[in-house]
Amino acid sequence: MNDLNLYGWNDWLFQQKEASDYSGFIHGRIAVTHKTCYEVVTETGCYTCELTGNMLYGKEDSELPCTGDWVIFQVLDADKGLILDRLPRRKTLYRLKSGTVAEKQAIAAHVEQAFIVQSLDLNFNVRRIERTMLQVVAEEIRPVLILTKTDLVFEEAEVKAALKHLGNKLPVCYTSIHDPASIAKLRSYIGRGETVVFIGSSGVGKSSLINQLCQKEVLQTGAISGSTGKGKHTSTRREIILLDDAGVLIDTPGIKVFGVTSDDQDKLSEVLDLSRFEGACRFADCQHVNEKGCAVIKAVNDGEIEEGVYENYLKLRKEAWHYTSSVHEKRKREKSFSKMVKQVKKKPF
Ligand SMILES: Nc1nc2c(ncn2[C@@H]2O[C@H](COP(=O)(O)OP(=O)(O)OP(=O)(O)O)[C@@H](O)[C@H]2O)c(=O)[nH]1
Ligand SMILES: [Mg+2]
Ligand SMILES: [Zn+2]
Repeated sequence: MNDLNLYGWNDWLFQQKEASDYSGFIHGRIAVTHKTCYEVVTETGCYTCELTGNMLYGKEDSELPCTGDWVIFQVLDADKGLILDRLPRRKTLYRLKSGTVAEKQAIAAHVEQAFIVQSLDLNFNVRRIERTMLQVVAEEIRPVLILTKTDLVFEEAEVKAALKHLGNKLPVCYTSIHDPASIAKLRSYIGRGETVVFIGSSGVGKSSLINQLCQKEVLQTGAISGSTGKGKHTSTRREIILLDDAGVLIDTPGIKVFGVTSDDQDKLSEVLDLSRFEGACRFADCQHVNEKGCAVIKAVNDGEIEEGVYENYLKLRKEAWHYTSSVHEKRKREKSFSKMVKQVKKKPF
C-alpha cells in the first residue's frame, strides 16, 4: 500500500477530485512521463496509463498531463489504465518549449520548491539563475540555488559577489557528493509531503544528489565529456522519487536553455532587485528604457545596479514579450481559421 499523503495528496486536491465529472474513479500521481503513456502511482500500486481521445483533442502541449500531475483514471487491466481527467494545477513549472516561439511546456506540476542546480566548475552562470528564477517565482514556487561539486576548485568570493543582488530571495546551498554533511543540510530544506523539482544543465549532478539524498542508487548518473566538460544527457525522463519520510523529488533531464514565458514585470523586478528603485521614477508607468527621470537607469549609471543585471532585465522582458505576442498572433490565426471553416460549412455545394 502506498500512502498518497507522502506523495503530496491533500484536502485541496480531494476537493478538486470531488468536483470532477469522474470523481467515482481512482486517482494517482504521475510518476514518470513517457512519450505516449504515463506511470501513475496510486494507493494500490503503479499503473501504466494512456490518455482518452477527449484528453488529447484540441489541447496545447502544456495542458497535457506532466510529471507531478494528479489524474483520475479508469482501470483497464491489472496494471493498465486510461486517464479520464487531470486535476487543476497549482505551482507548475513551465518553460518555453525549445524550437518554438509560442508553446509552453510543463516540466513538473504541484511543486513547492525548485532546486536550481549549477555546478561550480564551468557551469556557474548568474544570468541563467535569474531567468530560471523568474519562471519559478512566477508560479509561487520557492527557489533554492544548489551549487554542486564544492570539492573542485572554485572562487568562493566571486560566486558570492555575483549572487549579491539575489540576496534573501534565493537561499543558497553548497554541496558535494563527497561531503555527507552538505547532503544532510540539503535534506533539511525538504519538508514532509513537499515536492521538489531539480532543474539545471546536463552533468551538474542532479541525479547524483537525489541518489545521495536517498542513500541508494535510484537513478543512473553519467560521466562528463572530457572534450566539452559538459554532461551527456544521462537522464532522459522526468521522474518522481519518494524520499523516505520526507518529500517527493522530481529528477529532470538536463536543460540547455530555459526559455521564459512569464511576462510578470513586477516579479522580474523583484527577482532582480530593481523594485526598490522603481518607485522613484518620474513617470508611474516608466518602462526603464530611455525615459527622463528614470531611477532605474540612474541606479545603473551610479553603479548601484550592475550593468549585467540591467541588460538581463531588458533581455528577459523582450523574450517574454515575444512569447506573449506570438501566442496572441497564434490565437488570432486560429480564430480566423475556425471562422472560415464555419463559413465554408454553411455554403451549399
Ligand atoms: N567531483 C564531483 N563530481 C560530481 C558531484 N556530483 C556529481 N558529480 C559527477 O558529475 C557527473 C554528472 O552527474 P549526474 O548526476 O549524472 O548529472 P545530471 O545533472 O543528472 O545530468 P543529466 O542527467 O545529464 O541532466 C557524474 O560523473 C557525477 O559523478 C560532486 O559533488 N563532485
Ligand atoms: Mg540526471
Ligand atoms: Zn524607470
